[in-house]
Amino acid sequence: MASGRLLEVYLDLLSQPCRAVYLLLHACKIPHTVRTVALRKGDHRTPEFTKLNPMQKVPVIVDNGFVLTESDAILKYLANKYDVPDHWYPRQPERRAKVDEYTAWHHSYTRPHAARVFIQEVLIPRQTGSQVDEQRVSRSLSQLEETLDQLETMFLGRQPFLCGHDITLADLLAICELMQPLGGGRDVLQDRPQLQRWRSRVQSALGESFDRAHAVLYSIRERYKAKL
Ligand SMILES: N[C@@H](CCC(=O)N[C@@H](CS)C(=O)NCC(=O)O)C(=O)O
Repeated sequence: MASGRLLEVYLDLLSQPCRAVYLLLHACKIPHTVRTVALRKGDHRTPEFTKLNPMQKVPVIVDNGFVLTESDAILKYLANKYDVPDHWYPRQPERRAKVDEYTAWHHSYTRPHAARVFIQEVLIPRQTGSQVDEQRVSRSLSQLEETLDQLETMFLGRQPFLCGHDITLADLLAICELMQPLGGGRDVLQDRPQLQRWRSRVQSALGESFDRAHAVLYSIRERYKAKL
């Protein structure tokens, strides 16, 4: 690893892509400084942050002056730049291509479909004071079910992790999205033993940092439960 580097990571742990980046940094012990961008306070709309990312979204990294947005690009950059164990983003072309295959698919399926459930059950009611729109949630849940079917058949299959026998960046992006609806007390893997076993494997591979990354989400879940 290059010495004397300063890697700054702009994140909010309530954000799924931010947690994926956080988990890789911790799993690989990559030295970094966290700059918290509190989305609920609008920190991402300040002029300083907008200069870094005109899209006003987290995560963003600044690695010795090099600015990068998009969790997918950030995770791959970190894996390439820092000497991380090969299994995260294998150098062997076919194995790497399988990770790229998932990450390309992820942004049109797992991410929007799981995030929508959280947005409708937690964010919108919190921001507007309105009731949960059960019909919309039910439509989002059926779309998510199709995505979960595909996750099981196209990716997980009989292997322990999404892209093979070891954990990769793909598992990080996926797990963080599939945890998000827990904020509203909903375990989207409840009736999916195959994906539950995968979740447990990912969790044990990551150790304590898994729960640390999800602490904010767990506290939202507790507040949600208390209101019931
Ligand atoms: N494709 C981006 C998505 C980033 C993103 O949507 N971040 C959200 C938090 S999960 C955000 O910053 N939202 C603030 C906003 O849109 O106002 C990535 O994977 O990094």
